[in-house]
This record gives sequence, structure tokens and C-alpha cells, in this order.
Amino acid sequence: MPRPASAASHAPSRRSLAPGRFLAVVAVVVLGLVTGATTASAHDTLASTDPADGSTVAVAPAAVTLVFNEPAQALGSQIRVIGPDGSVVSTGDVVLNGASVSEHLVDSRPAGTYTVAWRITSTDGHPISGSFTFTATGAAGPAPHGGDPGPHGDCRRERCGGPHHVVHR
Ligand SMILES: [Cu+2]
Repeated sequence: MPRPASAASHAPSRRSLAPGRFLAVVAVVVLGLVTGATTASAHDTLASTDPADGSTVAVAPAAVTLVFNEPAQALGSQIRVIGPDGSVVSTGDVVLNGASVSEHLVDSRPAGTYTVAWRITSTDGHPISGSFTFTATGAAGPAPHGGDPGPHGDCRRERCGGPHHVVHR
């Protein structure tokens, strides 16, 4: 009586559920593939820098250090530091130490904003790159102004292109 009818009415509904489940399984599989692909192609990531991005320091340090989540490869890894006057102040090859990569700066490091542009070869061989800046409030290294850095805080390139002792008063 009503039993077969209800059984019959259940059958189609169960059958219509199947494709939904199938789609759900497909969705999970696809999601898994996408997630897996993302993980597989993930490169090293920058964890921290010294000086920190956007930070202000008393003087520009003798070296900048970038710390990644994994050790980088020396081949192709490069850190270029541009000084306040636009000249390159980084010198020598990068120094790899575990997951950190350092680059030395020249002795004379004036006050101002420094830009660190880096390109590192990931553990998987793929290059990653980025840049950050920091600002030094004072000059480091041999003082080109005869040890009188005070009045040169507002030193502008157009005024200080030549010998600063002469330009400044
Ligand atoms: Cu990669």
C-alpha cells in the first residue's frame, strides 16, 4: 500500500543525493589539489630584516641581514643597498648563515634613508625578491665633515655635492 509508494519515493531522492555527494567529493579533491599545488610551489619567505623595514636607527649598520624561513642558496642571491644619496653602499657578496643572508655596507654611511633591494635564490631554486627601507639619523664610519656631524643633519644633495666643510657654514 503506501509502503511501496514511500519506498519508491525514497529511491529517487536517494539517487538525486548521489550526484551531490559526488560533486562534494570532487570539490574536496580539487581543493586538495589546489592547496597541494600552492604548498609545493611555495618559495622561501622573508621572516625578518635587520634593520627592520621602515625602522629608524642611530646609524646605518655595517651590514644588513635578512632572515628567511629556510636557508637560501648562494648562487644568484644578491642584496643591493642604496644610500641616501642614491649611490650603492653595499659591498662584496652576500654572506649566508643558516636561514639568514647578510650583506656588508661600505665604511662611510651617511644619515638618511637606505633602500635594501634583495633577490634571493629559494631552497627550491626559484628566485624571490623584494625591498625595504630604513633610516639612519646619524652618520657612521669615517666622518667626511671632520667630526662635526651636527649641522649636516639637514644636508641636502644639491647643497652638499662638493666638499661639505666648504659648503656648510
Ligand atoms: Cu619555487
